[in-house]
Amino acid sequence: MNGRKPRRDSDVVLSKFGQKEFLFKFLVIGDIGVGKTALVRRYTEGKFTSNYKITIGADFAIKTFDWDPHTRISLQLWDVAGHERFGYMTRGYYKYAVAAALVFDISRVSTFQSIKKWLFDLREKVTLPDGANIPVVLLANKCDIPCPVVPTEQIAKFCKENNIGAWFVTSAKENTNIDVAMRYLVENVLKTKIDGGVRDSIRLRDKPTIREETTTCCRS
Ligand SMILES: Nc1nc2c(ncn2[C@@H]2O[C@H](COP(=O)(O)OP(=O)(O)OP(=O)(O)O)[C@@H](O)[C@H]2O)c(=O)[nH]1
Ligand SMILES: [Mg+2]
Repeated sequence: MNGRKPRRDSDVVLSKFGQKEFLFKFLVIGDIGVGKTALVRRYTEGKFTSNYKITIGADFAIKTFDWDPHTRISLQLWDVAGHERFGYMTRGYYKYAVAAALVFDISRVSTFQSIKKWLFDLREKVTLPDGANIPVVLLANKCDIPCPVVPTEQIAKFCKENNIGAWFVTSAKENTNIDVAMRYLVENVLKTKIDGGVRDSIRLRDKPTIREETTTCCRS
């Protein structure tokens, strides 16, 4: 991943050439070895490796793309270590996050059982400024492995019971559904912005003299 320093302002609107730019901090969380780093790497760099290298603490990567002709999105993806020895650090990593992908390994049932713990930890530590939960998507990763051990009915039931808006089977190896899952989160984050305005955003301008713009809507 890149060596750039993370920006603390997780949600920035830039006005440049009439285009609005949002910087969103997304979390990628879940048990050890479920494929968080592989998903982030696949999404941001288009690469996959089967070598396992444990994440220490947290890492992050950025992907920038045009959402529509008027809106540019920079996603800062925080890849948080799954090892429990780093668990006490999550509050710091979660700060300013506006959405999260919860990941489990569809071939290891224990990682699905842990999702509840990750979800509760997240919801306890992160809320939107109005107290609402941040949008969450559940990723059943490694769907390229034959014979998944977690039945889809169970995943769907869990999401319904725990108010998780969507879930996807994904594969970092085969690049399955990662883009669509991220788009789901972006769409939901933008929706909260449209509903609530961008009152909590920090506005920057490319030149200090540019007049202030109305930023209540980000898609047209
Ligand atoms: N077959 C398959 N293997 C995968 C997939 N995603 C990740 N892996 C492999 O699973 C292992 C663990 O992946 P990581 O991305 O390092 O896991 P992690 O969740 O970041 O683990 P921690 O950093 O320890 O929390 C690696 O050997 C990956 O190559 C996938 O979609 N399919
Ligand atoms: Mg990792």
